[in-house]
Amino acid sequence: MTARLTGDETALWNAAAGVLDANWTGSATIPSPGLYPHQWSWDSVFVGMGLARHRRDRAERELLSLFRGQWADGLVPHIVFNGTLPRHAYFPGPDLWRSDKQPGAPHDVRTSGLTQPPLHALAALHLHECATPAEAERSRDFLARLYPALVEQHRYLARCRDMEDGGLVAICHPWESGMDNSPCWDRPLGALQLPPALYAPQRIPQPLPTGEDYDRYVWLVTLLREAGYQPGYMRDAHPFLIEDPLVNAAYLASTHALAEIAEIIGRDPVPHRERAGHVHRALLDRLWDAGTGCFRARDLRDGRLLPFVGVAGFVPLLDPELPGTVVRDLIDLLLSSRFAGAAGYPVPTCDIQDPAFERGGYWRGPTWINTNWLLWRGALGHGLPVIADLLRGSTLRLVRQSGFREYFDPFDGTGRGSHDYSWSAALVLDLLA
Ligand code: 2M8
Repeated sequence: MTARLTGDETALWNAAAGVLDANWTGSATIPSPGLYPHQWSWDSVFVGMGLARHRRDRAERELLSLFRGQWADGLVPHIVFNGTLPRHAYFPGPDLWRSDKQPGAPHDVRTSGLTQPPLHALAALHLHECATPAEAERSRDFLARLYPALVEQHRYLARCRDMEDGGLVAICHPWESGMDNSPCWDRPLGALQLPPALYAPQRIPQPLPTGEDYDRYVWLVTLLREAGYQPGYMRDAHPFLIEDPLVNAAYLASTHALAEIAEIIGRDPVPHRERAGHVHRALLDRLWDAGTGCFRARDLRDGRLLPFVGVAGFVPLLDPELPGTVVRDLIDLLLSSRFAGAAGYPVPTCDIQDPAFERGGYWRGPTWINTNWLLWRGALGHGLPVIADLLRGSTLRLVRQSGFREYFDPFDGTGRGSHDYSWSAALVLDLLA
């Protein structure tokens, strides 16, 4: 903890650290008690960002625990299952994915077969940047230990997910975006031809997504699983294939981080720098929409940009080389009545004026701490302290008012979803530090 915190900040810090301590299993942090009992990929990234300020030993173990689940082709799965829990602890559990039947999946742990936004190298670098001089050597050793796995992860993304060799990576399931039921996916999900009877149970206690959404999610997994999660199948036949701005901004930020890590441990940063340049150009060429002044997702099945404008479209602010005109357009839209301008507690996940906006609807409107944190970092990176302070201040107000909830009403700050949600607590530690 830093010494310069006020009394109120110290109380918030202790509460946040308490949530992370309670959700620690001994090798990783569950996203929340009850609802999410396994290890999730980007949750562990955000938890690591906070643990870097609180317990760096646990931040290291968190990342190592996640990479235990890495497949031979480099895929870092979005869930690493805790094998000691009963089958019904979470749906869908390991039986849907059947990673044990995949030759490239690890033998000693069961996992999903999808990814999540690849912020892992950024988390590893952040951990190093938070090290005290006394911790520096150990921190470099940790980077050297994780580096080969991070390189494999990025190789997987470039080799298996850059479907058109254009520089960006594609997702093949809404779960890979981290924003399960974003209105962005309504059109591609609505176009799926589902078999007549499906089997996904209605999930309780989340109000959303619905059972019908789950039918579509499960159906997409079934298709991928039957195809052995092969990139050739994804590219040629899978019905959901999308280049998403948040995922690609995460990929770009981590590619830059990988170059920095390579330098720190005496490896060659040049291939990572070259790749970062390629991703930067592709983000602008393929996903920037000057008409709306925002980045939008591209559906590779018809080659068109999807009509939806949401918080994911601002996350390319993480790109340090974004042209000034693009940054200005993004900030104008962010501050407009469609986003921060009309929300007491920005930033809503969905354009408030979009008919699909739902103030309590999970990824269809509420404010989330992790997206605010990503935009805060992006604003800092572009030398926009007023925007950064706005994001930091409103995020801290949310948790002061409603606790470390999963997501929040963007108008009145009411907390929703699970309580004691790990990434809400972890990112508050980083905001306070
Ligand atoms: C949510 O996703 C899972 C599926 O992976 C679910 O709905 O059960 C999302 O909010 C996702 O971003 C998050 O990583 C996960 C665990 O917190 O929950």
